[in-house]
Amino acid sequence: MKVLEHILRKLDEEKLHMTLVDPDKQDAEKAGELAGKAEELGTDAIMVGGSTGITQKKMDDTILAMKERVKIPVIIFPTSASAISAYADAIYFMSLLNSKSPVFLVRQQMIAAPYIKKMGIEPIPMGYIVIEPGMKVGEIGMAEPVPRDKIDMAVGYSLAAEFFGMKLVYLEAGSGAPEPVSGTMISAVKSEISIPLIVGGGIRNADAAENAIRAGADIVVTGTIVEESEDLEKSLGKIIEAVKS
Ligand code: 1GP
Repeated sequence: MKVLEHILRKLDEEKLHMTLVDPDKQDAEKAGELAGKAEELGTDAIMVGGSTGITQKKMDDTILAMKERVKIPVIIFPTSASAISAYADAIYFMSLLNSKSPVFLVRQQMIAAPYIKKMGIEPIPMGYIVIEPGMKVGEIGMAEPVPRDKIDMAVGYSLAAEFFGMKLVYLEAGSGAPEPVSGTMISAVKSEISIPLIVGGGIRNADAAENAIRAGADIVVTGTIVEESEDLEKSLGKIIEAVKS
């Protein structure tokens, strides 16, 4: 079964959690261990990506180490066309909808598309919207981050993603954001779109994950907490429990 189909079928039954691992933050062996532990704790997929320092080799080694340990899908969460690994199960084929630069809207995608086809990786079309503060990805992606109180703007971008035919919408506050996307924004977007809504950035505990789910997120992504936590059962485990409860 294809990865998108698998995600959509699972969403019919429950909310999902995805674990983001940055290949630049640890060696491949450790990344593989993290993915294995996250799977044990009930995460539904591993996303692999980061804003800086990603090479083809790091991507390949990290994904290979993960694939040795986990059965859940391993999905590339790309920053550019330069580090796409043939070993992944799928790639979020995403456009940063509120970037000021065509590079992140469609040019990197133009460069990557033929490679993705040749490698036979499943592309999952996704609208990616950076919300304030946006953090590093906002800077690198030359985003005009949606202000936290401009709810209509977030709704407009999300609906535009759906009308373009994208299969998922991702509201991103940025990795390590001091505050996650607000519940008000999540519920406004959710009530207008009919494709699944992913929310990430700054979700560090079970309460924040529960808030996002209650507001209407279908998929919650956490990254920083996985890299920083010394007790994944207490941190990530509780977050996944909150998503699933
Ligand atoms: C970043 O949304 C993800 O792209 C995860 O953010 O690292 O803050 O969990 P955190």
